[in-house]
Amino acid sequence: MRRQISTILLTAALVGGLTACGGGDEAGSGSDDGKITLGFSQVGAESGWRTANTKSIQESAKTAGIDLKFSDAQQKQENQIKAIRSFIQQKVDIIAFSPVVESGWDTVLKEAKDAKIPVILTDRAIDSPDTSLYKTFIGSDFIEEGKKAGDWLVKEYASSTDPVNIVELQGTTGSAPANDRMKGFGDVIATEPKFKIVASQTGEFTRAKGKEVMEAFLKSNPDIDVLYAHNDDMGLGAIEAIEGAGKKPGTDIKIITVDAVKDGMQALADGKINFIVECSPCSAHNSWNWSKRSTPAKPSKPA
Ligand code: GZL
Repeated sequence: MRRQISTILLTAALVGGLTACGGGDEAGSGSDDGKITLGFSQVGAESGWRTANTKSIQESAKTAGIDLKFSDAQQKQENQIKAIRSFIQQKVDIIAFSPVVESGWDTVLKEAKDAKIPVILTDRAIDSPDTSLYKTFIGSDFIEEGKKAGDWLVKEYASSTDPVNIVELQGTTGSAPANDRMKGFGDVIATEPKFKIVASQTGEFTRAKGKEVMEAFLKSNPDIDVLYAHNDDMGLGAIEAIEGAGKKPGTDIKIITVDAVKDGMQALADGKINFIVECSPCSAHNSWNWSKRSTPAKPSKPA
């Protein structure tokens, strides 16, 4: 439901962006039946969150009577750049995209600007200093999401003075959610020396890669207390690896994830994930803590 609202907001922004920047006939030519044509370049289909996001965008565009040209980049920046260039050639009225990584967009966005086609960033931001390259950004505060994850961990281990060994499954390298969720979490746990990130590597936001990297973490780190995964899908893959190693996820190794997709919430209800930070452009600060499920932190050894 929330994702529907966010994409209806997107639709409103699209229409607003179009009229605000006079997207008249000198920009996109629109479709023959006078509908707004929107070129949308999606990151890919790497996670449950992304699949739901795509569904919302397609449904909301249909409801708004927008002619949607949709492209799936399979998590490759070069595919998104190609798609944006194709939308420019097709003279769409407006372009929207979720940038797979933060940098490397200035050239193609300047081409859209020169073609007088407004661009809207959705879900993920870019790091270009030239904010004239896009009309607006609709997305979540990923640093806040990482902070929420860290805040929960600090509370969960408040009564323990023992070292807490953490492994981190990062999202796609160079992406805004990976960079910012790492920063938000890292800044909070840096306040307490007992927390130590013993390994941190990208799991590319996918279940399969999350499982593969967690298997490697388990082999090289015998004493892992906590997994922080930048999304549910990597956390769910890691659960398979943890169980494969004969350990109990949520008990032997506490797990924090971000998103709150259906499968993640089921793992939370089953006690395999301890804390999930919800990720939705409309309510970036919600989080779910099946508190009666979380087992107390390890009792601290006498000083
Ligand atoms: C966050 C979004 C992230 C999700 C992942 O807004 O960009 O990308 O957290 C998805 O599940 O792959």
